[in-house]
Amino acid sequence: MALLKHQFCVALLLMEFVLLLAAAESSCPALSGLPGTPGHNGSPGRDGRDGFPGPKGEKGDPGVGAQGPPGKIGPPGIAGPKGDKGNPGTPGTAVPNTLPPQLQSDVKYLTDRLTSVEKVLGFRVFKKVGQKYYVSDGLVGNFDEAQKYCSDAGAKIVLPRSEVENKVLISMQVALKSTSIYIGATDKKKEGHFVDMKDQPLTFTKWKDKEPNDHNGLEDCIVMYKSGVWNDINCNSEWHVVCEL
Ligand code: FUC
Ligand code: CA
Ligand code: CA
Repeated sequence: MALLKHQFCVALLLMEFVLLLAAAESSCPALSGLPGTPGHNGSPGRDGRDGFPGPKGEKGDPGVGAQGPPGKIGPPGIAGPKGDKGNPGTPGTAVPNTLPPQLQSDVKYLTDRLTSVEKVLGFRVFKKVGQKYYVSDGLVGNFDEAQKYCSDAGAKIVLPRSEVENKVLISMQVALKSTSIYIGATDKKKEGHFVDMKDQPLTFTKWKDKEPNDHNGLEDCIVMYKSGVWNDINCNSEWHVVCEL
Protein backbone atom coordinates (compact mmCIF):
# COMPACT_ATOMS: atom_id res chain seq x y z
CA MET A 1 0.00 0.00 0.00
CA ALA A 2 2.84 2.33 0.98
CA LEU A 3 4.65 1.36 -2.25
CA LEU A 4 1.53 2.15 -4.33
CA LYS A 5 1.20 5.56 -2.66
CA HIS A 6 4.82 6.30 -3.37
CA GLN A 7 4.42 5.33 -7.06
CA PHE A 8 1.40 7.53 -7.35
CA CYS A 9 3.25 10.54 -5.95
CA VAL A 10 6.16 9.93 -8.35
CA ALA A 11 3.62 9.85 -11.27
CA LEU A 12 2.07 13.13 -10.14
CA LEU A 13 5.47 14.79 -9.93
CA LEU A 14 6.35 13.59 -13.47
CA MET A 15 3.10 14.95 -14.89
CA GLU A 16 3.69 18.27 -13.20
CA PHE A 17 7.24 18.34 -14.67
CA VAL A 18 5.94 17.63 -18.22
CA LEU A 19 3.29 20.37 -17.94
CA LEU A 20 5.96 22.82 -16.74
CA LEU A 21 8.17 21.93 -19.74
CA ALA A 22 5.30 22.35 -22.17
CA ALA A 23 4.40 25.73 -20.66
CA ALA A 24 8.02 26.85 -20.93
CA GLU A 25 8.23 25.77 -24.66
CA SER A 26 5.01 27.45 -25.58
CA SER A 27 6.41 30.67 -24.09
CA CYS A 28 3.10 31.31 -22.46
CA PRO A 29 3.15 33.26 -19.25
CA ALA A 30 1.90 31.00 -16.46
CA LEU A 31 1.05 31.45 -12.82
CA SER A 32 3.33 29.69 -10.33
CA GLY A 33 1.59 26.90 -8.38
CA LEU A 34 1.19 26.51 -4.63
CA PRO A 35 4.25 25.00 -2.83
CA GLY A 36 3.90 21.28 -2.18
CA THR A 37 3.91 19.64 1.20
CA PRO A 38 7.44 18.68 2.54
CA GLY A 39 8.52 15.16 1.81
CA HIS A 40 9.01 12.47 4.38
CA ASN A 41 12.44 11.78 6.05
CA GLY A 42 14.71 9.54 3.97
CA SER A 43 15.96 6.09 5.17
CA PRO A 44 19.27 6.05 7.29
CA GLY A 45 22.56 6.17 5.32
CA ARG A 46 25.11 3.31 5.11
CA ASP A 47 27.66 2.64 7.96
CA GLY A 48 30.82 4.85 7.80
CA ARG A 49 34.36 3.44 7.07
CA ASP A 50 36.75 2.34 9.92
CA GLY A 51 38.70 5.24 11.50
CA PHE A 52 42.54 5.63 11.35
CA PRO A 53 44.66 3.58 13.95
CA GLY A 54 45.11 5.41 17.27
CA PRO A 55 48.60 6.54 18.63
CA LYS A 56 51.07 3.97 20.11
CA GLY A 57 50.45 3.13 23.80
CA GLU A 58 52.97 3.89 26.61
CA LYS A 59 55.81 1.42 27.37
CA GLY A 60 54.81 -1.13 30.06
CA ASP A 61 56.52 -1.50 33.49
CA PRO A 62 59.45 -4.05 33.71
CA GLY A 63 58.35 -7.56 34.68
CA VAL A 64 59.29 -9.14 38.03
CA GLY A 65 60.94 -12.64 37.70
CA ALA A 66 61.46 -15.12 40.56
CA GLN A 67 64.97 -14.87 42.28
CA GLY A 68 67.44 -17.59 41.13
CA PRO A 69 69.53 -19.82 43.53
CA PRO A 70 72.79 -18.28 45.04
CA GLY A 71 75.99 -18.61 42.91
CA LYS A 72 79.06 -20.74 43.83
CA ILE A 73 81.56 -19.35 46.41
CA GLY A 74 84.38 -17.39 44.72
CA PRO A 75 88.16 -18.35 44.84
CA PRO A 76 90.19 -17.20 47.90
CA GLY A 77 91.79 -13.76 47.67
CA ILE A 78 95.55 -13.14 47.53
CA ALA A 79 97.26 -13.12 50.97
CA GLY A 80 97.85 -9.66 52.36
CA PRO A 81 101.36 -8.25 52.95
CA LYS A 82 103.43 -9.37 55.94
CA GLY A 83 102.72 -7.44 59.11
CA ASP A 84 105.24 -5.09 60.71
CA LYS A 85 107.91 -6.41 63.10
CA GLY A 86 106.78 -6.38 66.71
CA ASN A 87 108.20 -3.99 69.27
CA PRO A 88 111.21 -5.16 71.33
CA GLY A 89 110.34 -6.81 74.62
CA THR A 90 110.90 -5.19 77.96
CA PRO A 91 114.43 -5.73 79.35
CA GLY A 92 114.80 -8.66 81.79
CA THR A 93 116.05 -8.24 85.29
CA ALA A 94 119.43 -9.76 86.11
CA VAL A 95 119.28 -12.53 88.73
CA PRO A 96 122.49 -12.58 90.77
CA ASN A 97 124.18 -16.02 90.75
CA THR A 98 124.77 -16.79 94.41
CA LEU A 99 126.46 -20.22 93.74
CA PRO A 100 130.20 -20.46 94.61
CA PRO A 101 132.40 -20.34 91.44
CA GLN A 102 133.37 -24.03 91.73
CA LEU A 103 129.73 -25.10 91.81
CA GLN A 104 128.93 -22.81 88.89
CA SER A 105 131.54 -24.55 86.70
CA ASP A 106 130.38 -28.00 87.93
CA VAL A 107 126.79 -27.14 86.94
CA LYS A 108 128.00 -26.04 83.51
CA TYR A 109 130.06 -29.21 83.01
CA LEU A 110 127.18 -31.47 84.06
CA THR A 111 124.67 -29.55 81.95
CA ASP A 112 126.91 -29.88 78.86
CA ARG A 113 127.44 -33.61 79.51
CA LEU A 114 123.72 -34.16 79.92
CA THR A 115 123.03 -32.36 76.61
CA SER A 116 125.64 -34.52 74.87
CA VAL A 117 124.36 -37.79 76.40
CA GLU A 118 120.80 -36.94 75.44
CA LYS A 119 121.96 -36.40 71.86
CA VAL A 120 123.73 -39.80 71.91
CA LEU A 121 120.57 -41.49 73.21
CA GLY A 122 118.78 -40.30 70.05
CA PHE A 123 120.75 -42.85 67.95
CA ARG A 124 119.93 -46.53 67.46
CA VAL A 125 123.50 -47.73 68.25
CA PHE A 126 126.05 -45.96 70.42
CA LYS A 127 129.40 -46.85 72.05
CA LYS A 128 131.51 -44.79 74.43
CA VAL A 129 135.27 -44.64 73.86
CA GLY A 130 137.32 -42.28 76.09
CA GLN A 131 135.65 -38.87 75.87
CA LYS A 132 133.94 -39.76 72.58
CA TYR A 133 130.77 -41.54 71.56
CA TYR A 134 130.47 -43.50 68.32
CA VAL A 135 126.83 -43.33 67.15
CA SER A 136 124.81 -44.70 64.21
CA ASP A 137 121.28 -45.22 62.96
CA GLY A 138 122.49 -47.96 60.59
CA LEU A 139 122.12 -45.80 57.48
CA VAL A 140 124.09 -46.46 54.28
CA GLY A 141 125.31 -43.77 51.86
CA ASN A 142 128.21 -42.47 49.76
CA PHE A 143 130.95 -40.36 51.35
CA ASP A 144 129.27 -36.97 50.80
CA GLU A 145 125.98 -38.28 52.20
CA ALA A 146 127.79 -39.75 55.20
CA GLN A 147 129.50 -36.43 55.92
CA LYS A 148 126.23 -34.48 55.57
CA TYR A 149 124.34 -36.93 57.77
CA CYS A 150 126.89 -36.57 60.59
CA SER A 151 127.19 -32.80 60.26
CA ASP A 152 123.35 -32.45 60.31
CA ALA A 153 123.43 -34.42 63.58
CA GLY A 154 125.96 -31.94 65.02
CA ALA A 155 128.66 -34.63 64.79
CA LYS A 156 131.60 -35.68 62.56
CA ILE A 157 132.16 -38.75 60.42
CA VAL A 158 134.01 -41.31 62.56
CA LEU A 159 137.85 -41.47 62.51
CA PRO A 160 139.56 -43.88 64.93
CA ARG A 161 142.73 -42.23 66.23
CA SER A 162 144.06 -45.16 68.25
CA GLU A 163 144.00 -48.95 68.44
CA VAL A 164 141.41 -48.69 71.22
CA GLU A 165 139.13 -46.51 69.12
CA ASN A 166 139.63 -48.80 66.12
CA LYS A 167 138.53 -51.77 68.27
CA VAL A 168 135.40 -49.95 69.44
CA LEU A 169 134.57 -49.24 65.81
CA ILE A 170 134.86 -53.01 65.14
CA SER A 171 132.19 -53.49 67.81
CA MET A 172 130.00 -51.03 65.89
CA GLN A 173 130.44 -53.25 62.80
CA VAL A 174 129.04 -56.16 64.84
CA ALA A 175 126.14 -54.13 66.25
CA LEU A 176 125.26 -52.85 62.76
CA LYS A 177 125.82 -56.26 61.06
CA SER A 178 128.03 -54.25 58.70
CA THR A 179 130.92 -55.28 56.45
CA SER A 180 132.32 -51.78 55.83
CA ILE A 181 132.10 -48.41 57.62
CA TYR A 182 133.21 -45.06 56.13
CA ILE A 183 136.15 -43.35 57.86
CA GLY A 184 136.53 -39.54 57.96
CA ALA A 185 139.69 -39.06 55.87
CA THR A 186 140.48 -38.66 52.12
CA ASP A 187 143.37 -38.10 49.70
CA LYS A 188 141.21 -35.99 47.35
CA LYS A 189 143.54 -32.99 47.53
CA LYS A 190 146.82 -34.83 47.10
CA GLU A 191 146.93 -38.41 45.87
CA GLY A 192 148.36 -40.78 48.44
CA HIS A 193 148.30 -38.13 51.16
CA PHE A 194 145.35 -38.93 53.45
CA VAL A 195 144.16 -36.14 55.77
CA ASP A 196 141.24 -35.70 58.20
CA MET A 197 138.25 -33.36 57.67
CA LYS A 198 140.40 -30.48 58.96
CA ASP A 199 143.15 -31.30 56.43
CA GLN A 200 145.42 -32.64 59.18
CA PRO A 201 147.61 -35.68 58.41
CA LEU A 202 146.54 -38.94 60.08
CA THR A 203 148.45 -39.90 63.25
CA PHE A 204 146.94 -43.43 63.34
CA THR A 205 146.21 -45.76 60.38
CA LYS A 206 145.26 -49.43 60.08
CA TRP A 207 145.83 -50.13 56.36
CA LYS A 208 145.14 -53.60 55.02
CA ASP A 209 148.14 -55.23 53.32
CA LYS A 210 148.89 -53.57 49.89
CA GLU A 211 146.51 -50.67 50.64
CA PRO A 212 146.00 -47.85 49.89
CA ASN A 213 146.39 -48.69 46.19
CA ASP A 214 144.13 -46.03 44.52
CA HIS A 215 142.63 -48.85 42.42
CA ASN A 216 141.95 -47.63 38.82
CA GLY A 217 142.99 -44.16 40.02
CA LEU A 218 139.51 -43.71 41.55
CA GLU A 219 139.97 -44.42 45.29
CA ASP A 220 140.20 -41.36 47.55
CA CYS A 221 138.01 -42.47 50.51
CA ILE A 222 138.47 -45.13 53.20
CA VAL A 223 136.37 -47.93 54.73
CA MET A 224 137.11 -50.10 57.72
CA TYR A 225 136.37 -53.83 57.30
CA LYS A 226 134.92 -56.18 59.96
CA SER A 227 138.45 -57.30 60.84
CA GLY A 228 139.34 -53.67 61.57
CA VAL A 229 141.71 -53.11 58.62
CA TRP A 230 141.36 -50.16 56.24
CA ASN A 231 141.09 -50.02 52.44
CA ASP A 232 140.93 -47.00 50.14
CA ILE A 233 137.78 -47.16 47.99
CA ASN A 234 135.70 -45.05 45.54
CA CYS A 235 133.95 -42.17 47.35
CA ASN A 236 130.75 -42.85 45.35
CA SER A 237 130.36 -46.38 46.74
CA GLU A 238 127.84 -46.74 49.56
CA TRP A 239 128.71 -48.04 53.03
CA HIS A 240 127.49 -47.82 56.62
CA VAL A 241 127.64 -44.41 58.30
CA VAL A 242 128.98 -43.97 61.85
CA CYS A 243 129.50 -40.56 63.44
CA GLU A 244 131.48 -39.44 66.48
CA LEU A 245 130.38 -36.96 69.14
C1 FUC B 1 141.33 -54.13 45.71
C2 FUC B 1 141.04 -52.90 46.57
C3 FUC B 1 140.10 -52.01 45.90
C4 FUC B 1 138.87 -52.75 45.52
C5 FUC B 1 139.23 -53.93 44.66
C6 FUC B 1 138.03 -54.76 44.32
O1 FUC B 1 142.06 -53.73 44.58
O2 FUC B 1 142.22 -52.24 46.82
O3 FUC B 1 139.82 -50.95 46.76
O4 FUC B 1 138.20 -53.17 46.67
O5 FUC B 1 140.15 -54.76 45.35
CA1 CA C 1 143.50 -41.97 46.06
CA1 CA D 1 142.03 -49.87 47.60
